[in-house]
Amino acid sequence: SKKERTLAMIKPDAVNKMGDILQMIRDANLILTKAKMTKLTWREAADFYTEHQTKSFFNNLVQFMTSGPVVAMELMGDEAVSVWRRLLGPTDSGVARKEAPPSLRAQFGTDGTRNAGHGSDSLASAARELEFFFPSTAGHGPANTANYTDCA
Ligand code: YYY
Ligand code: MG
Repeated sequence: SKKERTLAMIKPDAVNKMGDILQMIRDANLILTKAKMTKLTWREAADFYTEHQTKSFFNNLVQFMTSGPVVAMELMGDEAVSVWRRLLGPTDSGVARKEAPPSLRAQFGTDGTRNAGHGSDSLASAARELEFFFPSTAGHGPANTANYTDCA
């Protein structure tokens, strides 16, 4: 199995469940290597979800994503991309509640839009989405020199 990094996000409806979600991350043997709480602007949320800009649900999605703060996290571990997607469960929280074991979206989401969390769907998406929240070329603030290779 190969070590991967993925971008996980706690959406506005589940930020107050961060403790439970961190426990799920620990139990899945994923390591939290970066975290940032931020309130996305409309433009930022639309840019993050640009692949969905022509979809009928796009405006509702961006409205929800800008309705409160989110917590973006870099998770590291064996097959982190698929492991985190499995913890999230199906996109629609209503569908997620029909499945076992209880996923993050089953426990903390409401419906097909208010669904508690996001996870990159591929290594390519992870690279783009990690750069979105944790830019490697940031001109301001402390340089990101953290190295987690010894953590696991
Ligand atoms: O990757 P994932 O989040 O599971 O689903 P996507 O198909 O990429 O959709 C992104 C996001 O859009 C989803 O988490 C909720 C929202 N959405 C929606 O509001 N209505 C839909 N019918 C489909 C998706
Ligand atoms: Mg997606």
